[in-house]
This record gives sequence, structure tokens and C-alpha cells, in this order.
Amino acid sequence: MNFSDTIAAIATPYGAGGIGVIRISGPEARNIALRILTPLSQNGFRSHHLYHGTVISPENHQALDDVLFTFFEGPHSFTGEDTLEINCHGGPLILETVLEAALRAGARPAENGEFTRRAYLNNRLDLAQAEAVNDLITARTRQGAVFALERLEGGLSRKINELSGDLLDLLARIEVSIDFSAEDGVEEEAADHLSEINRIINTVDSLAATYRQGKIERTGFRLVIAGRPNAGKSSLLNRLLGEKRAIVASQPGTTRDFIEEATDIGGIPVRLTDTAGLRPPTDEIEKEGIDFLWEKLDQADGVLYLVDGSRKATAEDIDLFGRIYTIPDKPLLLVLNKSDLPALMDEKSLGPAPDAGAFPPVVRISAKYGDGIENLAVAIRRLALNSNSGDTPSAVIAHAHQRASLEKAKESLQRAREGLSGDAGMPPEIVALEIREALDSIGEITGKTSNEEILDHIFSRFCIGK
Ligand SMILES: Nc1nc2c(ncn2[C@@H]2O[C@H](COP(=O)(O)OP(=O)(O)OP(=O)(O)O)[C@@H](O)[C@H]2O)c(=O)[nH]1
Ligand SMILES: [Mg+2]
Repeated sequence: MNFSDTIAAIATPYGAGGIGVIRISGPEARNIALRILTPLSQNGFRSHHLYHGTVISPENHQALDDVLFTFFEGPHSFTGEDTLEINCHGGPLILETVLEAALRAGARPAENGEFTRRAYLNNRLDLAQAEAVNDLITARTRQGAVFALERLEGGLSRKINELSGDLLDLLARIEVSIDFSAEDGVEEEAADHLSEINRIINTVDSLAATYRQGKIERTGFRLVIAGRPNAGKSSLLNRLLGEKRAIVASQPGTTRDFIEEATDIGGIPVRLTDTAGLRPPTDEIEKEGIDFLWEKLDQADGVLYLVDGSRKATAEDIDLFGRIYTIPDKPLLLVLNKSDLPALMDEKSLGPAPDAGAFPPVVRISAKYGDGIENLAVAIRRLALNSNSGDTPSAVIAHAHQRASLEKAKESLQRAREGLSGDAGMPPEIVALEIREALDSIGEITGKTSNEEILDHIFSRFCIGK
């Protein structure tokens, strides 16, 4: 792709709106402005000033729209290039017409994310910030938007740069010790290096661990509600959504298909799935529904197992709970429903936990009357974030490739640590090499060491006009 020509795109979503924005960026932006705009004041236009004017056809000067426009002279613009923004009337036809005029006047259509990519190439943003632009646009909850804004403002980049700085310091010290290895104090020095590298590994680790929260804030937590027929699963779905979405009936086996809805629970975007009650199926439709459940459980990020606490536990209850409990790596919440009725079972009725220490958290609710729903929201949030406190860390990563880079850095650092401990008989030159590799891996997050392919992949997720 050529990044030195001039690009244009409609920057607002398709459809009718109060205003729609055309963005033009590149060396020809000023000339294009002169060709397609006639400001109502005749003394030209200054950078960063809003003007009222008319868009005209570059060939026959026919008026196309009455607009407000701003010219941003590079490098003081989002992209770092000369940029023109035209606020048109927000009709799709008008916007297409004005865009075509800009194209005929010397621009070419922008690719997805190309404005942001140019901002990155012109050092207006680093890669972590550029990705945060998209995360902010696509944020689904306030907390997700807060994290994205924090990354956009450089929170993650500062953390990464701090880490790189610490690694560079350590590298310098190790390289000095290579030159003066025969002198005294070598052992204390080695111990210092070792404790420093341990500290850095811990920092890398805790940053990598924020991925779960970052990803959930970005893409949502898939929570499946499972349980025996009549436990109140559909009642709970309706309660959590705040609307009557699923049929509730006293007849067991009411829900046969699965029902999926997205909602915000405790600041987390949650995709809830209500499923058919688990029991030996009575017909083919019910069998299909129950097969779906196992498929949905497979894809889920977590499971809410709901039981009717006003009934005595049966062998079936114990068996089913055991089956769900033993699915590996599937965070589980046990919810006892119908707390408005006398309790005839508790979590102990569901059999001894295979590993008593790790029994899932238990919440009592009444899906029908709403008791305990706030506690349940807190428990769902903790389950999603996999933390007991539900605290929010300062810098959060949100993309798999960011985590992969941190993991790679950690592996290099672990090898360097082995070398530093002296057991591996690794020469200090190799230790230094491993630290350099870790630096490269960490640099991928801010784009210091990224290649074209990674950049193509990242920016292709953006919309056109951003
Ligand atoms: N007293 C009381 N009844 C409840 C509560 N939650 C649900 N019920 C009742 O339990 C019955 C079953 O509720 P559903 O929500 O349809 O149960 P389900 O788990 O979706 O059932 P299936 O779709 O058949 O698997 C209905 O009569 C509900 O009114 C509750 O908290 N208290
Ligand atoms: Mg149901």
C-alpha cells in the first residue's frame, strides 16, 4: 500500500443523520480543498479554523452541499498529514456525491483503518494506542471504554516503555560485567541481576494476566445458564435482562431451543444463554435442545448452574452437577433458586466436592421476586474476571497478539534467568542475547519491532474512515 498519496473516506456510519463527515488526508488535501470548496469569506482559509462554505463539483462548479469544513495543517493533525474534514448534511447520497468530488479532485479511497495507520506511521500514536482507537469505537461497556481510553492516552505504552527501559538498564549492566568479569564483586552483581530479572518477569506476568479482563471487556463473557427442568433458568434470564424474553411455565421442559441475549452485568458485557433443562429427553426436539447445551457449554467462558433450592436434591441433581463441575477450565457458579420458598437443599446436598477447597461460589436468589440478584451480579463479575476482589488493574492488554508478545518475552527472560543463575553454564553473551530478544518481543506491542503483516492484520479490523 502507498502511504504517501492522498486518501478520502466517509468517516461517519452509513445512513441518514444530522451531519456526515468526509475526511481527506495527504499532501493533496489543501489543493483538493481549493478545487471543491468555496468558502463564503473570500480571504482563503487558515489551519484549525471552522469555515462555512459550499462543496462544488471540480469540473463544472455545480453546488453539491452546504457545509462546514476545517483544514488541519500537518503535522498538527490526527494523521500528521494535511487533513481536511468536511461536515456535510448526513444523507448517504450527499456523502457519496461529496466523496466522489474529492476523488475526482485528486484523492483515492482510503483502506480500512488507513487514517489511524498513517497516524501510527507518522509517530502520532504508537501501535498500542492505534489499536485502542478501534477498541474505544467498539467498546460495549463503560469499563471497556475506560480501559480503551487509558490505552489511547498511553497508559499501556508507558508501562511497556518502562519495562523496555528496565531491560535496557539490565542489559547494559550485564554487558559491562562481560568486559570486567575478572574483577571482584562479580557474585553480588550476579545476585543483583537475578533479583532484577525476577522482578521484571513478575511485571511481565501480571501484565499478561490482565488479558482475560481486557478481552472480556472488549468481546464479552459467554455465560451459559444450565440446570434441571423447572429450576427457573428462563425466569433468571428474564430477570437479568430486565425484560420477558423467554417463556416461563410451571411445566418442566418448557425451553427447548437455546436463547441468547447480550446484557451488561456489573460493568461486564455478558452474553447469556438460556438452555433446555437437563434430563433424559422425552422426544427428539428435547434431545436436540439438550445436545445444544453441551455444545454451548463447550464454547462458554463460564457456567451458571441453577438448582431449585425448594426441592430435595435427587440422584440426578448430584450426577449432573458432578458432570458440569468436572469440566476442566470452566469457571462455575452454583446458584440456588426459589429462596422465597422454604429451603429443602443446600450446596452440600449436591454431594461432596471432588476437591473440597475449590467448591464453586454459591449464591441464593429468587429469580421470580428478584432477591439476591445484586449479589449474583457481583459473583458473575468475579467469575468473569477470575478474581476475588473484582479490582481493576491500571494498564490492561486486550488483544491476543499482545499477550503472545509478553509470553514470548517471558520465555526469553526465563532462559536469561537460568543463564544468570550460573547452573546452565550459559555464557553472559547468550544471556544478553536473550534479553535483547525479550526487548524485541515487548517492542511488538508498541510497534517498535512489528512487521507489515502484523500491521495489515491489525488495521484490517478497523472501519473505513478511521
Ligand atoms: N417460587 C418461585 N418460583 C419460581 C422461581 N423461579 C422460577 N419459578 C417458577 O418455576 C417454574 C419454572 O420456571 P422456568 O423459568 O420456566 O424454569 P426453567 O428452568 O427455564 O425450566 P425449563 O425451561 O423447563 O427447563 C415457573 O413456574 C416459575 O414461575 C422463584 O424464584 N421462586
Ligand atoms: Mg426454560
